Amino acid sequence: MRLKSFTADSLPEAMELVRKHLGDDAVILDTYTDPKSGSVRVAAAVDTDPAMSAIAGGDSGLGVFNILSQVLDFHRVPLDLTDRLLSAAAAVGAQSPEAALAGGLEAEFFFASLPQAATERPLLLLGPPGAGKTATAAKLAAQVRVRGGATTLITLDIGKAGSLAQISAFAEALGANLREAHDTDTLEKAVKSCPSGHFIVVDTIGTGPFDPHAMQELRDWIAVADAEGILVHQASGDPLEAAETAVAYSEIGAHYMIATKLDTTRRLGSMLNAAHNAEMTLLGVGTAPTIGGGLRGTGPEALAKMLLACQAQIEDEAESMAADGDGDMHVARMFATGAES
Ligand SMILES: Nc1nc2c(ncn2[C@@H]2O[C@H](COP(=O)(O)OP(=O)(O)O)[C@@H](O)[C@H]2O)c(=O)[nH]1
Ligand SMILES: [Mg+2]
Repeated sequence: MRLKSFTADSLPEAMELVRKHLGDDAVILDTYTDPKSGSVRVAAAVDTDPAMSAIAGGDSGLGVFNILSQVLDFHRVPLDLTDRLLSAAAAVGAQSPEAALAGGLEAEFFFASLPQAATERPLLLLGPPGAGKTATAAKLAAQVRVRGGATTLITLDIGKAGSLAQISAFAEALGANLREAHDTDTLEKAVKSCPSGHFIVVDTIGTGPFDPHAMQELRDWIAVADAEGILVHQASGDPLEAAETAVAYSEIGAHYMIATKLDTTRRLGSMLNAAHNAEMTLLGVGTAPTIGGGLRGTGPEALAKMLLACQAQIEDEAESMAADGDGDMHVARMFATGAES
């Protein structure tokens, strides 16, 4: 079963895309008209492998496909990634949206656990200004501290008013060592002089991802510290912009990502598109500004739950649109009855 969704300005145009890409045997599973833009999305499938009948194979299967399709649309997951996730979810053969989505996420993304103790290499946090790097450095150190580990925070962000005071306050509250560095030499010395067995986190100054000078500096810092680069990026924003940003950081050696401010973000397509395009491993998510408890690990199941949490809201929006007599009744019907259309 090959699943794909197609978007066009009108239903006939979308159907033409289906025919062109999947052929005349394609089965239409779902159609959706965006009430704001008026664009039409058609989900279609073609049976290339009869054994893979999972998601769209029966009534409950079609329901799962419809739900996932709506949920990914709500999160503004770009269409190419939506298609990949739906196909991967279909291949899992799960009958619940949560299990199917978790399976799709597991197939398409990389996940790793947050560190609980000293790591082999120091962690160096980088990303745009205000993304939450300093708060995340403190949160990571706190997770190790509560398990009895010794930690050292090294900051390269000492020029801006208040930035040294911010990290000093965190270090003091955590009982962590604090070192300052301002270039490659002082960073190398700071890392090398850390007591052995310490969990080391390097906090950096906010950089514009498209500033070649700043990016070269970051690349040098990662190299001299022999660090693991972790992109700290807010979860909200434009998915394409986030992907371009993440790719720029991955090119200088950041292979992990922590998405922040999920407590103030409803749509997670930006975070998904960033991690997927940059092939970054998702380490965790920031869920509060507080240092203790504001950082959570994430895996396919946890992420699937987070994504599916929007279902009640989709239902509310569909009901209010239906009550207004405005918008696509199909969405309202589907979620009000829980049945396939
Ligand atoms: N609500 C919320 N706020 C966060 C989160 N992470 C960081 N912040 C806040 O975002 C602001 C910028 O964080 P900061 O660590 O200074 O960003 P930096 O410039 O990247 O170092 C601060 O007010 C933080 O408390 C989060 O996960 N949720
Ligand atoms: Mg900072």
